Amino acid sequence: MKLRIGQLALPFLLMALIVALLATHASGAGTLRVEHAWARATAGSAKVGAAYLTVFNDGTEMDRLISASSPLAAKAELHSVVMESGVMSMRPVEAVEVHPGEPVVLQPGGIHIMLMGLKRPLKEGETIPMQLAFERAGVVEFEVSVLKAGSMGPQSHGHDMQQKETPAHTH
Ligand SMILES: [Cu+2]
Repeated sequence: MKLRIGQLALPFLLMALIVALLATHASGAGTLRVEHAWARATAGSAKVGAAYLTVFNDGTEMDRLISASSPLAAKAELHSVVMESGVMSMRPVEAVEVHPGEPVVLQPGGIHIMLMGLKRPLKEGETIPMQLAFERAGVVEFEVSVLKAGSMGPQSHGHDMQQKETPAHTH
């Protein structure tokens, strides 16, 4: 009799473990992390801005960044920059894979978040709220530091950085 109970207990424990793992995946809290989020200040009339950041996957499985949003913009799109016959242009990106231990850097000249339909200008020195949505981890909220117009990021410290050609609407 005891033996039988032992035999029954194993599948039950396995099932409990699977349920626990699924529950962990569903919430996914804390596995995706956003750091160094920044945006460029925009001129008064500009309706478009760009935000840059680094995404870390602290989990064990690949996740996909599928969308972005901010209460300050009517719409936010994931964009990549592509060269086509010598001309730089931007393309909407459906999703960005974020693998464990391989931070994804969104930066000028590469993948970025395009803020469209700005409700007001982004002012240097302020921080604005933003959200990213991931397939597994769900929504991650964070603050974006607004740096001066044309900045190349928090690390540039005002040094003369090599001026990259960027499409006109990224400023
Ligand atoms: Cu863009």
